[in-house]
Amino acid sequence: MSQRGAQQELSVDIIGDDSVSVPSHPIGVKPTGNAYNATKNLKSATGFFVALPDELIVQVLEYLDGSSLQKIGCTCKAMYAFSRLEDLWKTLCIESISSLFNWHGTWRSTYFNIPRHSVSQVSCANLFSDVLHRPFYCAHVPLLPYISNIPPSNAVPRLLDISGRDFGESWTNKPFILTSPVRAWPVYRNWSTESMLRQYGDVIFKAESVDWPLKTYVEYMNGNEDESPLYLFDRLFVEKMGLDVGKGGQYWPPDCFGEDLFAVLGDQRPDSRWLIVGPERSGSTFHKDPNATSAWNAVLKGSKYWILFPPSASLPAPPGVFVSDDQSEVTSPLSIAEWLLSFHAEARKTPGCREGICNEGEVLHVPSGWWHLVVNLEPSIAITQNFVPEAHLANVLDFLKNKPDQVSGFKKDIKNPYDLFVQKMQDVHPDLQSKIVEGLEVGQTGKKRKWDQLIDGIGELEKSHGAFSFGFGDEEEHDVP
Ligand SMILES: O=C(O)CCC(=O)C(=O)O
Ligand SMILES: [Fe+2]
Repeated sequence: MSQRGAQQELSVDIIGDDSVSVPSHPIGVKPTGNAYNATKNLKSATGFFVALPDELIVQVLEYLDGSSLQKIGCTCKAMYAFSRLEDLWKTLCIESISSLFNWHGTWRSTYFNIPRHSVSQVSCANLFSDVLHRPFYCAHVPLLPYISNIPPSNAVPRLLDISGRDFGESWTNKPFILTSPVRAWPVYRNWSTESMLRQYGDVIFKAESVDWPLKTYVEYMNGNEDESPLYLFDRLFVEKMGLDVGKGGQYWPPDCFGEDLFAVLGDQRPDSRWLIVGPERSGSTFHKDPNATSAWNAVLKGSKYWILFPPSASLPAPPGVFVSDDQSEVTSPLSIAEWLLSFHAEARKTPGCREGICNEGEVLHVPSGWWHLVVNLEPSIAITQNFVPEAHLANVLDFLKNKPDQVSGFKKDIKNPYDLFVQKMQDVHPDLQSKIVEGLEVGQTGKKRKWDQLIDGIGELEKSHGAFSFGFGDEEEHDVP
């Protein structure tokens, strides 16, 4: 790591005709590797702290309040550099500042409510620390090398449009980009951050752990240098913005995706739609979508780079991502940039890898069970919706039944989402249930095993109720988050 740090400091990334390099650290901190050639090291003046690894020093500083952190930064140049770590101030800001504040370009300036340009900068040129340098490097590393030269075999297919029938027959297990369908949406024609600010500037939206008025988020979005910028991801946007969803309204799902079977749940369905707003470099780290649903993601402004991997027994997770046996715990590098730097090259060569850029007005389909990482290449506005196509009904039932601790997005008072879904499906779509049972009994191997697990209890219920039933009334009740 330290060797690589030294190389990064010295190298210049050449991209196409442009020469793009990561700027120098604002107070001159260099990667750890540079210490090997140095005659002086500021860390030696930190007394007791000199023996501690940099990670541990940061952990100690995490216990301090703002005033103590500022004071310890006055003890020597090295502690000054440590005390400037933006992540420390981000935590303090999020803990202590109400939604009414002015964004001043850095978390530290925002904490003290002072303009960024009036903050003094002391040079710490002889301090060598990956812990301090790396977040800055990751926040500025050019993305272009990672998103260009997509190998043709990895490219997500781009389709002008497809019919519902084509989707059902050929595309439910494949990512694809629809290049035309949202151009008629009023939200596509009318929305920009400026127009949204005029109409919804005071509306509070959720951006990870904060709830801010849109005007505050846009100020932050337009002027931050975070390695992992806060991402506006709001599941109640339709209600908050008073939107009409559906044909004739402000937006509607592209036709090809057909009926969403979770619609049988009415207002008891789990969270299913989100407004997503974020600056360049914001995005989503590797995950699978909730409850084995599929999704579409429509870009209204900006563009997004997607990298996806299919569900696979031989590759339980993409390179650099580690999952527990039941897939309930996912561990991966904390930031998108860190993953790109460390694992993108290997991922690109991994069988099954798919990559694509979804531009303004386009929609990307994420099939049920696929891993995906997404990074915004420009400031972006998107709407995403999760759905259950007929082809993935068995996967969703399997998930609700066999992974109850991982089921998410249902209201707290719904104790058994599986029972509820099965019951509603039986009411609205009895035809579909028998079709699936038949299909699975004919037996595509993997699925048959899955289905066998799923209907394990049905025989007993048939006996006790004397009729076919999908109900599992004697199931344990679960608290769903
Ligand atoms: O636009 C993005 O960041 C991707 C969103 C996503 O993956 C999701 O909503 O599940
Ligand atoms: Fe997702």
